[in-house]
Amino acid sequence: MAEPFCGSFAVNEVDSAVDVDAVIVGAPYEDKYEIYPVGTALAPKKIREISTFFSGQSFSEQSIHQLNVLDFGDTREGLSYPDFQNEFSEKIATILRKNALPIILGGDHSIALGTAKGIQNSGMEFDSIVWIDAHLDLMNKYPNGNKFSRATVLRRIIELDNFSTKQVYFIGSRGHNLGWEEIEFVNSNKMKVLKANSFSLEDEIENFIKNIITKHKNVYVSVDIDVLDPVFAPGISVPEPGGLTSRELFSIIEKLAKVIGCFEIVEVNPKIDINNLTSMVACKTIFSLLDAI
Ligand SMILES: [Mn+2]
Repeated sequence: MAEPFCGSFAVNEVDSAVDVDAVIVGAPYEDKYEIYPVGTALAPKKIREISTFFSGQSFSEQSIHQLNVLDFGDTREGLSYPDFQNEFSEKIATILRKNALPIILGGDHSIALGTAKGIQNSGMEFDSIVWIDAHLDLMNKYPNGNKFSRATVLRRIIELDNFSTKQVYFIGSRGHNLGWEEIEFVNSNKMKVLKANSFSLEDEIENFIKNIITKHKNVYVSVDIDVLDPVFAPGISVPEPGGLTSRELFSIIEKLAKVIGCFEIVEVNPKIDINNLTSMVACKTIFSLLDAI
């Protein structure tokens, strides 16, 4: 493996590790639909490379350097979607069984079905999913009638036995690139949404986050980096103006940190990025998390 993520230790297995706080794991997988630009599979390598540009230290007393953080490498490249999910979900389940926090580097958002299966296979109790994303990813079939893609992935996750619509919290959702079908799905299932245009309303943000951290103990947080305004994250497949600032994202992650049991960051596309800004903001999101767990 190339250099591990900044401040972490490269390992080939985690079974023999003791007192692990968090484990970085890469998922260089992307779906192959023509409507999306190729390149998210390059992200785990690029994010690790860019991470070494940072010291990892902030004003916070705790940082990645005070924690035992391992880097478990990547899943193999070139796998079919079912084979990828099997290999990846096994890695996630292994990390969770060590009572460590997986920190996953996608890949496009379709990897999340593997994450969810890993949670299921681990036997650990997860009580909530927080989907931090410009989009809802709840299409039933998209694109072209396909059941499995980054646009349908959350719909597939909530069809799994361990998950349900009631557990899901959306943060940063916005139009105008949503399907009417997924909006109806959210409304008819009374799903909880903190829209991007609520980000001027401090009270609304506070109440939404407070609701999550008081009601839930073990949360799966999935960050699609396109939740940020494209100004802050230009290297993404489906840019959606009107998004969050970097600081707003870091602040949300810090507030949620204590209840996060599984964390992933997806959709960084180094191939269409500008000066690695999107990889940088992904690194800083991870550092923010580790400052606050
Ligand atoms: Mn997404």
